Amino acid sequence: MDKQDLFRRAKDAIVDADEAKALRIIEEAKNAEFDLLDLLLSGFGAGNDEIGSLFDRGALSLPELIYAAEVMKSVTNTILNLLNENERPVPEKRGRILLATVAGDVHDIGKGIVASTLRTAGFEVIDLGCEVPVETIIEEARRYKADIIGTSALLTSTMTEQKKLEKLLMETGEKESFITMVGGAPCTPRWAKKIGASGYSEDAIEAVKVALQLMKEKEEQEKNS
Ligand code: B1M
Repeated sequence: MDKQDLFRRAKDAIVDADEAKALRIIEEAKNAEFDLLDLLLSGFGAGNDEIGSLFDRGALSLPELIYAAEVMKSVTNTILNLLNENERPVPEKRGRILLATVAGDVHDIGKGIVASTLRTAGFEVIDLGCEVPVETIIEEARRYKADIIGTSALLTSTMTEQKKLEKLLMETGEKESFITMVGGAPCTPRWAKKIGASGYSEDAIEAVKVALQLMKEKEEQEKNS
């Protein structure tokens, strides 16, 4: 199977909003034992980026963007379900992480992928969904005794919610009680540092590495205190 050809066809399926074609490509890749996460992030993901820039340039209308995004969502769910089917039980839980897309933001495709890679790595993930106010995020983090609060923001206008979360944690005296992680396309390591978040990751694979590292640091701190 030619990887470049497969990725090109996956990209086209998203740009054309052709769900049947996308599902056939997944089936084909599965039968060829191809890395489905790679197909999702680099193949279908490239289609998602393309529709984003077409929309940005005014070459795609909002209903067309919504339609293509629904195909991407279906593709994401199909691949994540297939990956979870093959998930091997992890002997010990690595920590509990609460995930949410911030208030005013409906983008949840990337967060869903992050949730899945974290689960596969052995984290217990509580996914609060999208458009979640910071007050609710903190209440739920307390209720579940989360180790990590992870927020996703895809709009430059909603990134400020991540800052609001850090501020509220400082005000309630809970900044030291939770590790915080931020992600989403407009976020950067510089943004994470500026707002005082504990960690940042660019993608779902890196999110696992960062979460494991932050948990290790937390355990070491607890041992030394
Ligand atoms: Co919207 N949208 N959208 N959109 N949309 C963007 C983000 C945009 C860049 C498109 C563009 O104009 N080029 C633009 C934002 C501009 C900006 O603010 N700078 C935009 C806009 C403007 C809008 C609307 C305002 C459009 C309108 O109504 N006029 C509107 C906003 C609605 C709202 O939220 N209130 C809107 C709506 C939508 C849809 C509903 C149609 C749909 C979302 C469907 C859904 O998610 N259920 C949609 C989509 C699909 C996109 C694009 C095309 C793709 C986003 C995506 O799913 N990417 C996007 C353009 C783009 O990004 N290329 C765009 C794929 C996903 C796998 O990547 O989410 O980045 P991503 O997640 C990655 C990493 O970021 C990281 O790991 C993930 C996997 O590797 N990551 C984390 C994410 N969260 C993390 C958390 C972590 C760690 C890593 O730790 C906690």
